[in-house]
Amino acid sequence: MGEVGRDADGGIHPMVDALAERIRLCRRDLPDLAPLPIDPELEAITGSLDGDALFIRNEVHRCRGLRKLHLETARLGAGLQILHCVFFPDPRHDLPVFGADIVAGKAGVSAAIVDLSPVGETLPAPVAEALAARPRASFSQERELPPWGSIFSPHVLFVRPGSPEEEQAFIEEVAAFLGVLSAAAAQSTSQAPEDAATVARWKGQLKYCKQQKLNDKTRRVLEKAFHPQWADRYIEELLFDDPPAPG
Ligand code: BLA
Repeated sequence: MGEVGRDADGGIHPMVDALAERIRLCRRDLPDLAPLPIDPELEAITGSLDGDALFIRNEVHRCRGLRKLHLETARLGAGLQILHCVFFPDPRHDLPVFGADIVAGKAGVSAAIVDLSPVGETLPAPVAEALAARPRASFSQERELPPWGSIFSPHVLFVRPGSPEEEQAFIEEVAAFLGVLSAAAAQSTSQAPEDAATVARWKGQLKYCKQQKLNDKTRRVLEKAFHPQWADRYIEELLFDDPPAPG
């Protein structure tokens, strides 16, 4: 099936769907997983742009050690389809931020990124060791990170998948990163809200959100599909809301 055929039904790109399903499966392995309430207005968002169907689906959960697990799938007009996923740690726990994003356009998937990102100088040692112990997957087209991407770890994978095999390989990488996170979350213990380490991790998470908000590409797409004020609220309140101060 050609790239146009893959998207002819106005649905979602198969890689977006397959990755979302895989993330949902991995999410089930997280310790003490529980759904978080979500405003029905944000859970399912629909609209249209130039006669093209728009929709966004959002899911939010929490688990031991992580305050907000957000998974979004979106179709934002003219064949643009997105999977956006960020799992934000509870700053009382020494855990990284999990982030994954794929952007598919008419010509296929242009960007696929996954990382466990530090909220301090470096990743927690068990996470860094588990990631370093894995063989590095190789892809035909590695992409250069933008300057705001200094928040990502040395293990970040940012590629344009060149074939269905590479799309599948990327999905396997995401599952491996989530396996590492799940093991770290299960082992992790909580520190006091006023502990200097907790406060430092909270500041690190604020910085992560601030840097992500420098990605103009996200804002531009949402502003075009909806309204500038709507886009601003969506980014500030759902995608990269500042973590609440600990305690
Ligand atoms: C790039 N993100 C993009 C692009 C678009 C979006 C259109 C350009 C595609 C390309 O460069 O090929 C759009 N992404 C969105 C929208 C949402 C989204 C609208 O998630 C949400 C509704 N972005 C993230 C997260 C990461 C991320 C969590 O939201 C990483 C963990 C990364 N997106 C990311 C990066 C780029 C990108 C690194 C490339 C930016 C560049 O090259 O300048």
